[in-house]
Amino acid sequence: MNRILISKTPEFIGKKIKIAGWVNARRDHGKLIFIDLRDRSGIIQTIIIPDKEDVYETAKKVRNEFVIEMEGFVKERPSGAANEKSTIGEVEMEAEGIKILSKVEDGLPIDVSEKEMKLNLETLLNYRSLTLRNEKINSIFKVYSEIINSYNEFMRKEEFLEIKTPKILSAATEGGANFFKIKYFDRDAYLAQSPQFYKQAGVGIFERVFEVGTVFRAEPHFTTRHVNEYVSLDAEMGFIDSFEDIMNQLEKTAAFMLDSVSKNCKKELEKYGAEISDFQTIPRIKLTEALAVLEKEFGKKTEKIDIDPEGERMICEWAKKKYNSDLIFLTHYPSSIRPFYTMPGADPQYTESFDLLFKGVEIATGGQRIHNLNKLVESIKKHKLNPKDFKSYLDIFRYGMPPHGGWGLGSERILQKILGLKSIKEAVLFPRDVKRLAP
Ligand code: AMO
Repeated sequence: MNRILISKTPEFIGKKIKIAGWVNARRDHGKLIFIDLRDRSGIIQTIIIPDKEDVYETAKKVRNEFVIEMEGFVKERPSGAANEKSTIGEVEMEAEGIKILSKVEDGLPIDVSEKEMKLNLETLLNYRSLTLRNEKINSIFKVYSEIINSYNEFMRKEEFLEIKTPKILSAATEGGANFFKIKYFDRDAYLAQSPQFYKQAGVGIFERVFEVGTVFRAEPHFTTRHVNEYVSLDAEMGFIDSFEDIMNQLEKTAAFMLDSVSKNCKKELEKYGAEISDFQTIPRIKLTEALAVLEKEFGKKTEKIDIDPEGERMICEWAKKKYNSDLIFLTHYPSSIRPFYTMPGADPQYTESFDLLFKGVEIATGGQRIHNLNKLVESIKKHKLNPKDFKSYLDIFRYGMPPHGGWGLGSERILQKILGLKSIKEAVLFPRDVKRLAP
């Protein structure tokens, strides 16, 4: 007999089927044993009656999270039984056979059958291979899969070519201090902080490229928005008129992604009480204007022309009130706080670059790049770096490079914000932070 997925069981009322999965819960009511069986598609309640002696004896041995196979007849459940509080559906199965495929070795440290697991972050992450089995928790990663898939789908539709770039590099990409230096045979190398150099090289070859790839940041802080390894959704495109073109492209991309999640993850969003509002355009304001708003509306003064996490939360609150938008672009960041590759504006103190903020947090950075070799060398020097360290990057600009730009979009931050998760670490299967290298 072929295995049937639990989500398909309502199509088999009155018929005998085989199902397999994990024991979500076992309950004994008088002489009856109930086993809630869980597979990748859902949970079904099964009933084992004492008349079937051998089945009954096996059922008595079964514990939570055992992996079992069951055969039996599908029956409709009494109406009203499948209420909102229950994770079990409209049918149940009366068991005719049980086979134990795998046991739990040392008892369970955590009960994953609860609808709402109230665990602190440490416990949630320490027992990851178990806690991820909880339906509400693993639905996070169904939304994540939709985020990745919709990004990929839309970028292809827009004629970007998918590429994969190296993650072991000879020079740190983004500058600053948050890179990992590694031993590479007899020399030093760096783990990629972003695919920046190689996606730009991609423009010189394919015009439009995108990448979904893991990057590394030696972020020494414990925050709710940083991890040390994350998946960046990158894009880079040639033949742009200005960085407005990049924002237009990202705007369309974000709209498509959020719409896909909203359409295809209804059940998952519901579990988190998450709502996605659709939009056509995203408001755009200069960083300096945003800082003026912060001072006027929130009494928040900043010394440098830069915005901190608190400021980002506030400006998003303001954008929600003023434009009814969960997203806002802040533009024209000062050259001094942007990487050397960023295109300066007409006033060279500022750059043709932006950040995209979503529900209080920066989710993307992007902009136009310098595509003239000499200007790039000048900019490297201005940023107190040595052009010699960037030889192969500079080669990209020796042989004809169109005006271009792109973005890096943090996939886990979008997920975190869509579902309203307190920490980004909940949005990563097996997160890495300063203290955490395992599981
Ligand atoms: P930036 O350094 O701003 O820009 O990173 C882009 C986006 O990546 C996400 N992000 C992170 N997510 C989780 N943990 C971290 N430690 C972390 N650091 C960054 C954020 C951020 O907006 N090369 C440029 C992009 C470009 O201009 O194309 C870059 O990497 O969502």
